[in-house]
Amino acid sequence: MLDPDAPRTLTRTCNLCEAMCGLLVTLEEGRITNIRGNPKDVLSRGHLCPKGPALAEVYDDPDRLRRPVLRTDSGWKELSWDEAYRVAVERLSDVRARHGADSIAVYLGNPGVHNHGIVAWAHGFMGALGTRSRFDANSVDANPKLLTSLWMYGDVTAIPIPDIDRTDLLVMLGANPLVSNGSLFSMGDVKGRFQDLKRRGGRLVVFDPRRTETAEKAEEHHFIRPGGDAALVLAMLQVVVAEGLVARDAVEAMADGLAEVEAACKSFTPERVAGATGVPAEVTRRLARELATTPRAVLYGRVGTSLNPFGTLASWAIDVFNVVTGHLDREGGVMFPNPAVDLSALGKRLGINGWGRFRSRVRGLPELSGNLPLAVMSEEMDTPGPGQLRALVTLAGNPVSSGPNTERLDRAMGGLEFVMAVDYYINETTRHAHLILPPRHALERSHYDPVLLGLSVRDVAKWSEPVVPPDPGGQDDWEILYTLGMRLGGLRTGSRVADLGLRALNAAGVRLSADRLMDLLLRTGPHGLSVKALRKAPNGLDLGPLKPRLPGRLRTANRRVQLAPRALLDDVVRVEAWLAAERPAIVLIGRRHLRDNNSGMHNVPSLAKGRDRATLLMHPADAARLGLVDGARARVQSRVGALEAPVEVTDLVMPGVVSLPHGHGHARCADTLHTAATVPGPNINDVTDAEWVDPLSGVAVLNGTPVDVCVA
Ligand SMILES: Nc1nc2c(c(=O)[nH]1)N[C@H]1C(S)=C(S)[C@@H](COP(=O)(O)OP(=O)(O)OC[C@H]3O[C@@H](n4cnc5c(=O)[nH]c(N)nc54)[C@H](O)[C@@H]3O)O[C@H]1N2
Ligand SMILES: Nc1nc2c(c(=O)[nH]1)N[C@H]1C(S)=C(S)[C@@H](COP(=O)(O)OP(=O)(O)OC[C@H]3O[C@@H](n4cnc5c(=O)[nH]c(N)nc54)[C@H](O)[C@@H]3O)O[C@H]1N2
Ligand code: SF4
Ligand SMILES: [Mo]
Repeated sequence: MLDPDAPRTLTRTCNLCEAMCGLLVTLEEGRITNIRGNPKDVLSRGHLCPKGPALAEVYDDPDRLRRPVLRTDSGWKELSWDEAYRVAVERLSDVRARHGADSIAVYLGNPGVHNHGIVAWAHGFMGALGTRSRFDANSVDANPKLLTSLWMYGDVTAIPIPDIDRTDLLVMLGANPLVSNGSLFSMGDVKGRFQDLKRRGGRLVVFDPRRTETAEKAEEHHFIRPGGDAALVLAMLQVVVAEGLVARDAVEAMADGLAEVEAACKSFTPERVAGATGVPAEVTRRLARELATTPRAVLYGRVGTSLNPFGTLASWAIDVFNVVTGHLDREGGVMFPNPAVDLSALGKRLGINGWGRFRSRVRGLPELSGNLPLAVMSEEMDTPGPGQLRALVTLAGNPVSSGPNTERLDRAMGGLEFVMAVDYYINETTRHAHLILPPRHALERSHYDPVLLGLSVRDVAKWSEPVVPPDPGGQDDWEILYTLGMRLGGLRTGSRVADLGLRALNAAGVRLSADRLMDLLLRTGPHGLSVKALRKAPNGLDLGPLKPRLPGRLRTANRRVQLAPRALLDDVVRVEAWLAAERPAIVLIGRRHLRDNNSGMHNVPSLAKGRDRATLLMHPADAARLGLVDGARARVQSRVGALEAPVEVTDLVMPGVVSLPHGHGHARCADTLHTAATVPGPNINDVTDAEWVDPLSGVAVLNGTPVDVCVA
């Protein structure tokens, strides 16, 4: 048992972002007095960002709920856990009995992927509910990458990761890891790894409509018009094909479909796409050549290329480019990790390798991995008819902040019969809840990253014990999901035998905790580890650099990479149309700040302080044309909504592009988020458009929204 009073320093992995930094947490008399980077951590090597230390402030936050609350006419009323479970099961069962299980939506938010309790039992809980109206953060994030992996490698979890530690050329589209700390590219210590790249003579090149913090450190930065990535990479492919630079031996050894790719990119010369993308033809041509002729080189794209009208096409073109230039599964190229928990087996068990097995009722958009796009959630709520959504459960998510056209979702949620949140803040979304079940804080529980350690630049495994004693009157996320699942008819994991076993155990008073499940997954994983073994390695276990894994890692029928999925080839015509289309005068894109984490960390005083970050970046030429000056308030109007923000005139953004961070707009929650409400700033998603999605992946186009800007 932990002695709460003895002063001590513990190691811990930060659960907030994909960097998974190792922290050293000092406690004195049971209170956290210091959090700093752990220099011995096998992944992050001492690096951390201001959010790591802020974990303690969330733990201490008086606004953080510790007990379930029920909304009543006279305000929020605290309930015992027993009562809360009873209300939850009664209300969910009632909606299910009257409208069917699919009338209950579940949204699984981003922190869920950083929480092994939610990874462990969210699917079992949703199975117990019996609903297929499932939504997750990937449809405002990584869906294009997941779909590309499903179609090219046969497995949504087979995501090739840049081998940053051994590459000589990293060309990056639409990512800003110096601030985001990397996505689908877990590396810890981003700054250190970029410095190492330079030290060994390597180069970083960034394409971004904004000269970002990462771009400032790069050898080259090129502006690209939002949405231009698919056209740009098709043009790079065209150069490689036309100039005979295809790595034919490598392609023949591992992949099918080269001829179709050659045909598909043929008309996309760098000169033809230059006008629309804003990238000079000579830059495209030179970088295509350099990438193809540098033995250790990587093309990488992330959120800017995903939350994009051509999200899947761009992700696919990037992956195809890495294959045809011989950089897939090669040291210094992109490689598949071999994590301690077998992600592929886990994904298979959860049934996530599928696309289009069913479609959304109103707009007919395809599911991916069993989830519908968040972009259709509000229309599924406010469009009457059979199958209409009547209830919502959110698990670690704030869709009214993070999804497109939040105003409509806000309104639609108000019309639901029952809303329940597993969350510890009353925010834009959970204020609509009838019932909130708050889990214990991360520092009160153990921590393991079963998903993100499978997306890391080295194979490492790290286990963290609770830092502070768990609140005896609290419940962990896994317990909440487990209890609800059992009471709603039994957890459903996809295996009948397993489900019967779980029910029998539960009846005998034994529950398979998230820790025990992780132990099982570690023991059956490729490295034969266990929680016990990891407890002996407080700085993490280094399992070595990435190693070639083909063809073994592929899950396609013939164990070969599929370069030319039909749906993607058919989608290339949309890029043709985009090249010829008239372009809006101004489009809006997003950005991240080091002290933000989507919508979730603004109630922390140390992160909320400082100057207003939610400014509208605008190029001087646009400002002059629109009569806006630095510091003036601008009104930004889109097809669906409007917002106001102070203008920051700067040539860091390209002409015709304005930028605003997401995750702001907490003024609606002044009574429950006392610090966040003082952070000024509108919610960018009041103007993003839920009607606008990448049709293949259903990802919302949150970058590149056409807007009119004027003096407010
Ligand atoms: N315009 C625009 N919008 C975007 C983006 C963008 O770039 N531009 N980015 C998108 C991306 S990439 C993502 S991932 C989404 C994220 O959007 P969401 O998935 O909605 O995630 P958050 O905004 O982080 O909200 C997290 C919620 O989880 C709660 N929470 C935190 N930790 C825990 C926990 O341990 N357990 C439980 N039960 N709850 C917890 C918090 O209180 C909060 O309510 O936003 C997307 N929205
Ligand atoms: N500090 C902080 N860190 C975070 C988060 C956070 O909110 N704050 N969120 C976490 C999450 S959930 C995620 S998914 C990751 C995301 O991590 P990243 O993928 O690095 O995401 P961003 O920092 O949003 O960088 C996206 C970049 O794309 C650019 N861009 C916009 N449109 C386009 C386009 O059409 N083409 C190109 N080429 N570029 C474009 C934007 O200007 C921006 O610089 O960050 C994670 N880390
Ligand atoms: S970069 Fe910051 S938020 Fe991300 S894991 Fe490290 S300390 Fe946590
Ligand atoms: Mo994300």
